[in-house]
Amino acid sequence: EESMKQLERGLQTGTLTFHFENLYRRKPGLTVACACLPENTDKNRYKDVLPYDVSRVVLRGKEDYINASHITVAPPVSGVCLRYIAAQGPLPQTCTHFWQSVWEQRTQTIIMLTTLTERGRTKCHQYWPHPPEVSDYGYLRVSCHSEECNLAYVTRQFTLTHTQLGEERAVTHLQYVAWPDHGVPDDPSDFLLFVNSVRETRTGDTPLMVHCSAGIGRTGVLITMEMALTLLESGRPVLPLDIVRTLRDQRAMMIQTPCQFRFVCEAILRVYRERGERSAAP
Ligand code: PTR
Ligand code: PTR
Repeated sequence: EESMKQLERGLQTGTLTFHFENLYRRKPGLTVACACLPENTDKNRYKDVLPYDVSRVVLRGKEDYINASHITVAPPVSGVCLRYIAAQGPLPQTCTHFWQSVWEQRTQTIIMLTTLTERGRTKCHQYWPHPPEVSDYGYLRVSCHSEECNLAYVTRQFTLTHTQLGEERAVTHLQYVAWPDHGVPDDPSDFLLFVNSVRETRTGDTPLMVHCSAGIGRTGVLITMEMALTLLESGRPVLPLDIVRTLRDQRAMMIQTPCQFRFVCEAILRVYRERGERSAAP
């Protein structure tokens, strides 16, 4: 595959990270007016990480703001689902909005890439009940009925009940716990196992909800990886720089550091080589 040769060369010569560092962090000309409205400022975890107006997730009702962005590939690639929502880690005052967006966007899988605290600082509010408890977030009732710990990640099963409609839906929660912000996962093999379970859990044509603390660094890495593997599997070229540009056109600053970008490029290459070895085996 030509794009994989290009990727390999770009990594060796360093041109790939050079181009990454020269990529714009924010798409010129896009506004973040809604995020800056006085009634919304305390709904942002970081005042420098705000969703663009054009791609923000709009909640139904009068209070329509949440710090979350739609990420889609246009034009759509037929036969595969490349729809994501990138969000910040919920704050105590935004948990209800978070669950509302899960319901309204028909999300079936939530990917969490942070722990609740890191180095003594709060990174995300615990927005779900401990099993077997049940909590209400506005009109949505969330129950957590199983929690299974792996070495690097935790899998939880939630049931969401819309108490006004009496409708129920199942949501799977996958939390990766070995990945500090501004960094890369502790172990690339664990990370690849995690991405595989994300891909297995993901069903249907609904957007994958991904969040970390700010919803840009680690979230950007995971979405890039998921998108790359989906493209690879469907035999399409994988151009990581183009993917990052596509992401940043919809949420600013996706993938934070050259190190994170390198990490994801190396992981893509590794998966590509392993696939090659498997198909070459007798
Ligand atoms: N905010 C700076 C950046 O964008 O890189 C640097 C920074 C890095 C700030 C780490 C704070 C950091 O630590 P913590 O996540 O614990 O607040
Ligand atoms: N101003 C914050 C800082 O740099 O510390 C914003 C920030 C925090 C940005 C965390 C990115 C962060 O990482 P992630 O998106 O992976 O949670």
